Amino acid sequence: MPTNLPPECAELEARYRAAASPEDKIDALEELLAAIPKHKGTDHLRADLRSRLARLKETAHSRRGAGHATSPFRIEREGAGQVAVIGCPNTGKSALVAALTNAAPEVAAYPFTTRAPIPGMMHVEDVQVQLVDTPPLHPDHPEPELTGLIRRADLLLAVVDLQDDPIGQLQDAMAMLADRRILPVVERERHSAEERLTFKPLLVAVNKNDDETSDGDFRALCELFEGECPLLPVSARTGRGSDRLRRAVFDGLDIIRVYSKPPGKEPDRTAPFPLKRGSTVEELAGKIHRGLQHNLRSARVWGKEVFDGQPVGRDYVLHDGDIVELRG
Ligand SMILES: Nc1nc2c(ncn2[C@@H]2O[C@H](COP(=O)(O)OP(=O)(O)OP(=O)(O)O)[C@@H](O)[C@H]2O)c(=O)[nH]1
Ligand SMILES: [Mg+2]
Repeated sequence: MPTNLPPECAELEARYRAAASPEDKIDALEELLAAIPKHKGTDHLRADLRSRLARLKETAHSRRGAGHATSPFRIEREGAGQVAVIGCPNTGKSALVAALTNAAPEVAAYPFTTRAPIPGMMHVEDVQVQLVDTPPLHPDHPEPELTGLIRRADLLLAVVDLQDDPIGQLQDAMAMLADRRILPVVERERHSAEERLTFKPLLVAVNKNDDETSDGDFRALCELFEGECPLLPVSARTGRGSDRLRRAVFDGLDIIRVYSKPPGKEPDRTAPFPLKRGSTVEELAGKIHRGLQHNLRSARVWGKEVFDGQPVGRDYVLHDGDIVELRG
């Protein structure tokens, strides 16, 4: 490893080397790749790590085919991003996932109903986002597997119950995350890289705001609340606030949508490729087909800051709404 990398890279590399299963190695490599700054000096290293990652994914895939058990806490990412729906018991996490997605997790009036995570797909704008219902956070059950799931998610959606001390619930949930060395991304500036923390974007859904009668409670909560994350009033039961929540999740994922166009044809406007903001032409090619990433010969873009059909290189950073023609 080059020596001029951020300090957390050494720690992530050590975790990668120590990992026993391909799945754990994949997690560590993905985090390592995300931590390495993108510039000419790291091109080689990143390419090497990416091909190692691809080989590991193939190994993990064939192991699964051969009947190796994988943990229910390892949920394959689908769609534009993976959102972990987390929080204290009985706040309505499962009810919210059931209301917003095609999944049907069990909802019940007693705590600790959910024992294993359940994913579902939520439609927003013209993409699908994966919401993952999770078992409740509890101080007596640190659940390393739940911690792993939360670390791997792209965005955290913490759910609190407006009718049951929401500020206390949020403080408890944040304290339990902090015990697991996971903090909201807004706190990044206050910490140094040596602290080996994981930072995640966070939204808070204030659930059970069923009708106008509880709007006053929500306003009072906002006045008392001293945190920095957005509070979103919702009701899993009546659907109030769900459009705003969907939109906030979409914005929180910080993605762009790019439309691919086969040479000489019109782009498919109904099926965008969702990519992390800052993604390049090369990363789009990898999403379409791994072979295309290697064999990419040329690319042209219709969109912002270019003339129509402008030829661009592999490193060109794409914008939301761009149309891209790739030739392999
Ligand atoms: N009034 C009202 N009740 C709700 C709402 N959402 C969930 N509930 C009720 O709250 C209770 C708990 O809901 P769940 O979805 O099982 O809560 P959970 O957070 O998944 O609970 P655990 O899996 O135990 O952590 C159930 O009785 C739900 O019917 C809501 O928007 N309004
Ligand atoms: Mg539940």
